[in-house]
Amino acid sequence: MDRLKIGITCYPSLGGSGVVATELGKLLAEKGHEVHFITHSIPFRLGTFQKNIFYHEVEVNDYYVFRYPPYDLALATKMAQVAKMVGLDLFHVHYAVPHAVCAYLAKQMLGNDIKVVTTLHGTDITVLGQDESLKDLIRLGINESDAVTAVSQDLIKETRKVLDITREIDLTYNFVDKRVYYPRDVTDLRGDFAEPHEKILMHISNFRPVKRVSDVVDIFAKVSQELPSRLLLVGEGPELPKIQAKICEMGLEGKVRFLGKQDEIAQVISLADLLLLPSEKESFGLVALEAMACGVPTIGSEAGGIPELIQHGKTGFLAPIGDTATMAKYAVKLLSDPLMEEQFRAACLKRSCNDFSRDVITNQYEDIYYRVLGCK
Ligand code: GMT
Repeated sequence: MDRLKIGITCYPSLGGSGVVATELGKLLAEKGHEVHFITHSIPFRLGTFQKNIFYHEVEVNDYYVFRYPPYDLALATKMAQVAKMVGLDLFHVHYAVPHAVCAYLAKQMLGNDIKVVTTLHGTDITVLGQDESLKDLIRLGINESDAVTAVSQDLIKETRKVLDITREIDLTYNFVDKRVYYPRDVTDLRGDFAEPHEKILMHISNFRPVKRVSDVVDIFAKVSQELPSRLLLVGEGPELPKIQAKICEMGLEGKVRFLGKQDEIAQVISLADLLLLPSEKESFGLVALEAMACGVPTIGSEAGGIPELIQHGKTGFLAPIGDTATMAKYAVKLLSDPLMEEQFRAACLKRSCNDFSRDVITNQYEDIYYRVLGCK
């Protein structure tokens, strides 16, 4: 029973949850498990052909009777088909809606004892969970899972509060792979973005309102009055045009660069002296962990799970949501003190290795799988 057959479903082209699901699948495959991704497209971090990893594409038939092509039903059917074909032991789905609900449907179709593990990533609870039209469905997906995990204590608390959930929820923090995330030597590249005496501040996100990118610009405007510095904005999303306009209005266009979407995140983050993450909501903040593993501290808001990741005064600083003045003050304090910068950098490397390593978290997930299968 040691070698498991695991079906993973996630949003393959979206943000942190897709990254975590894909990286976890790759690590499980490395450990000898057979991993089957069941998604609508190849997960963007999957990379090249790898032993023990399989991909099953969900196709939606667009029959004329359907006003909207029923993706969720197609996914549930595909999950059941794959489970039957290869003899899956369990589904591990990331996001309660629709994935946990699809897993429940697939289980009904199979009529067997396949297990379902659901990982909650945040917006399924903090945004969708607030929607009265979705609440009961999300609750069903969670309650019908054999195990439920969440990526922070705060998310567990929110899930209980928003959805009135009483069942056990395991805490499984996000993780980084040290073979990928480590301080890269970017000396040559850095010269393209800043003068040697200038500091580089960075923000990476999907530019959704919840990320408060406008606060990033306000923080940077204040910092750049005190210190020679540059701002690099990485990613794309709905707020981008508004942010571009704001930067022009504030006369900051000479100091800010937009890098668009980037794949080699470790390389990009290594350019930075400081990451800014002033989000309104953030169940974990994977990008701050990726920065930490590259030796880059973060100044973040006190939202959601960010305080569980960033240790105030050690690996970064925290301030209330929207308090850009305090965030700027901390940025100036840190970036104008070389000794403090060195201490923060060392603390970041240590914490990412000790508390959020791939081995620790992958083992936790494995233990959960064996537990639901009755092997431990
Ligand atoms: O950051 C986002 O908005 C994307 C979202 C996603 O769907 O991937 O991220 C969520 O899951 C990540 C992985 O667990 C967490 O690190 C992010 O904090 C969480 N985002 C929010 O809670 C807003």
